Amino acid sequence: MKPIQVTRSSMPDLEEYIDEIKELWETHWLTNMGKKHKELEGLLLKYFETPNITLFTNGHLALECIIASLKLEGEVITTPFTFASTTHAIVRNGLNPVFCDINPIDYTIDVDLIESLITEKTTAILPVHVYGNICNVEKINHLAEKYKLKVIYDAAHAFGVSFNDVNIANFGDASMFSFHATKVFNTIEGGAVTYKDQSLSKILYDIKNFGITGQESVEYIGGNAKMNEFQAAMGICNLRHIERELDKRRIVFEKYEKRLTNINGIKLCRSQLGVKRNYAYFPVVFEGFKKSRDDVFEYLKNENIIARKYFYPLTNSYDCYKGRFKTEDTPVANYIANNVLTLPLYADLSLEEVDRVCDIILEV
Ligand code: T4K
Repeated sequence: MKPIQVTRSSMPDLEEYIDEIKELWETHWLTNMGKKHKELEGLLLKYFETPNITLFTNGHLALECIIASLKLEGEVITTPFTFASTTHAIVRNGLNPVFCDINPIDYTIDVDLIESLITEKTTAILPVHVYGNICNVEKINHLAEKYKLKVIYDAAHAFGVSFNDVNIANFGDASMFSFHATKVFNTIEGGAVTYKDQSLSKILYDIKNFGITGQESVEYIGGNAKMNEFQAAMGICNLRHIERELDKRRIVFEKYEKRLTNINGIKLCRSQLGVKRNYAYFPVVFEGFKKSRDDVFEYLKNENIIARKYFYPLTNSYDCYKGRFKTEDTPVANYIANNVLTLPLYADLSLEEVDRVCDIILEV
């Protein structure tokens, strides 16, 4: 049987991409904020219906750069139920992550616990719209105003999501999106930051280009995080088809829901009130199921179906942070990480393949 991976990159027709990159052979301008970069920036600004956007070579560096540009100090409240990137971006900026637990409904930050973690050293909250489920943006906004904290959302999974008809790019001080090959919208590798304060635009631009501010001046200790023209061209093509892609994902997602809802021991994420979803991931929590998550993972693997344990282990238990944090502080995150499996989901996954995955799970 053909292997089924957890996801598969969406790609435009080859001819469409070739057409898009053709002019690069005439201009020889391949990177450093070229024409395609500018065009994609404009298109995404419209798509997100947001005032400001800066593109990056990947989501992780986008996150590192927005944290750096806000000149934060001290402690940042975040969650450990996420990809390595979120925690690493905080630590690599010389800041201390303070881990808040997640809620057991949508696996985003438990907003009722945030206040108890705020100290005089806290300067920001960095929550994650995990799986494209959105955080309680209203409560977070209220806390941020009360304690004068910055809010940066890790929206790596949330492209195409909106809340009460407002694109998710417009909450908090800033949001980081990943355009990695595995994401709903991809630029091969890539990412962006959307933000409220227009004055951040210059520093973000400079910081992603070594801190160079003029031919003979370097004002910041920046790095290299520029999106190149081939990435931007891929984004221009993929953005043309995004509504169709989201629709195809929805059909796959709904098929999974139909097969796996109301099954003893299987817990699914419910849709959130007022939220337009992007069907980025299909997480299943095995809770009192006849087999454990790890068993189901192995059964699927034996049938050449590669589901993933996103996000196990928790970032606060990584070897590189040994002795620094305690997973006991985040028991719900610990529990979900030990019991969750994200099933294969992508636009071109056939409904027969979804049936195959579900049959195996239900018959284990
Ligand atoms: N914050 C959060 C919450 C994130 O989840 C991520 C990234 C970031 C920040 C950072 O954003 P980026 O810097 O990545 O833009 C993958 C992705 O590499 C990573 O982007 C993503 N999150 C994470 C959740 O998943 P892996 O190590 O699981 O990927 P990999 O190589 O095992 O690929 C998974 C499957 O995807 C493959 O089995 C097949 C398919 N695939 C993969 C690649 C690379 C394709 O179809 N095409 C491809 O080119 O991390």
